[in-house]
Amino acid sequence: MPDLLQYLTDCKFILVSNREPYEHVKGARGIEVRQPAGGLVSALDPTMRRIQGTWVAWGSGSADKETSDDSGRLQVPPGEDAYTLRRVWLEDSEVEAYYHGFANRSLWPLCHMLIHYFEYRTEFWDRYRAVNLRFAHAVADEAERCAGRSMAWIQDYHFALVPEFLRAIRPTTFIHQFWHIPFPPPDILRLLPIGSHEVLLRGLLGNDLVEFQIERHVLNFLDCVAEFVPQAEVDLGDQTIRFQDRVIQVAAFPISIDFDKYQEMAQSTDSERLVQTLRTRYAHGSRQLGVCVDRVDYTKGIPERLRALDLAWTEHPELRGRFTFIFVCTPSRSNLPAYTQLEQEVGQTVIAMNQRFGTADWTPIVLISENVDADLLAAVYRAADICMVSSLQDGMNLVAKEFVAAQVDERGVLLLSRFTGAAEEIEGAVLINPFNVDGFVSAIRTALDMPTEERRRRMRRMRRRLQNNTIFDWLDGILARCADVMSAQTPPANVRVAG
Ligand code: ADQ
Repeated sequence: MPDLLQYLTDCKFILVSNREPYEHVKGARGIEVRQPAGGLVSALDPTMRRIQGTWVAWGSGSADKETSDDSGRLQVPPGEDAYTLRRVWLEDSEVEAYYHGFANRSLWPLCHMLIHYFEYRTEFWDRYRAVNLRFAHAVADEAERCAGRSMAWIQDYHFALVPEFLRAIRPTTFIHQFWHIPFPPPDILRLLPIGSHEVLLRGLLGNDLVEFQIERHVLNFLDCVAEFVPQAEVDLGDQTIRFQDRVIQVAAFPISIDFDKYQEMAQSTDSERLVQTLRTRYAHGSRQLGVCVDRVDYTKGIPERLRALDLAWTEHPELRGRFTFIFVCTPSRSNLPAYTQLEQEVGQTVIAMNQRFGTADWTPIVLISENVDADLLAAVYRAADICMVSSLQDGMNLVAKEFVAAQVDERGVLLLSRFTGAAEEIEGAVLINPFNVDGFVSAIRTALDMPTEERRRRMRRMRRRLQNNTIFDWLDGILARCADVMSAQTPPANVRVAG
């Protein structure tokens, strides 16, 4: 892990995210603490321990109030007391309208350009603004508790308005934000009711630095600001925006994974045993094993993938029995109708396809509809000959990177949607357009027939790239850029620039 403290001398670091890193829940044996699964928490938690910052997040656990003080604060990890978690309380109706509503039913489909899923209610927007203001006050309160300058790092699309609110309350705080999902072009953003797209963009312009996954999202954001914020001057060359006597920087920082950790998990003794079992069961003789791992989400292209497999087995009967696919598809956002419908569709389609194509000794698709621990996932990735990522749009897609890190035997081929951030960053995958079913089928054939030497060559190339671009490099890159921007600002910030 790089020494991130070098960028933060005397500067209090405040991280803001919707999900909290530790959640207290009432269990059968009293209060239990849970750490939500997910790459971001597992990468940022060690960083926060080291930096001893403050993490501001929604207190979502049933026992969260009992385990925090009157301001919602507590020391975490439990027993280690390395940093402060500041919980923000939300009513159920606020969670419904701000989180399930505006964030997940309005912004999520809009940013992924899947506009037939886009829904808007005035109530969603009103609550989103109110909750963003409450978070801004919580962050300002944390910033006020320290003598020196503070830096707030806001995560994602749940908080587009926090930067502007926070700047109004506490102008000396350095504010930056990472937007994990795509950013749409103006023609899509304008589907928000008149006025609210400008308010959303002005919210983001409260940042000193706005970070996206890839260059294309940066350009879309700059285009939207140029079109909808009349007072803003956009410089496409420098990727800066002059607004209200400030300069806002916009840049791409592709997120990544803890490569070494994935590789180690894939090489453990337990993992080797599981790889053996999986290959004996599903990849004996010339039969190959495929894998895909996603949350069940309409952005991930799961029906499109099933359609391609269906077509492959229908039009090319010689492909039946040549490979088995493990689908690890965990239900998510199950309280939204679009997601429950998709879960049912996926389950029913898999059953129908297995009945149609399966034989006594061959199950075409093995569906696993639950959360799988990362070390087990690493073994499944390692065992596979093919990994399919077929997102219709995806900010980055970490599954593609996890597969590459776990491929220590270099036998696997990555079939990767060209609409993922990952496809624009790594070379060596077989690119697919999930909307083009015939092209998808021929990519599956290409992967199945790819000679061992070419598989190795492609996989090595991707592994080299990711080994040198881990989540820690991502963090280091962002904080180094912040230190640069801060030191160029007047009055000079009390931050020492590395080197
Ligand atoms: P997601 O849309 O959640 O993330 P992704 O980047 O693929 O998509 O990350 C999913 C994570 O969840 C991976 O670490 C994966 O291993 C894990 N996961 C998925 N299904 C699982 C299962 N069944 N069991 C256990 N783990 C599972 C958003 C954006 C992405 C962006 C990330 C990070 O939509 O584009 O890459 O944030 O910025």
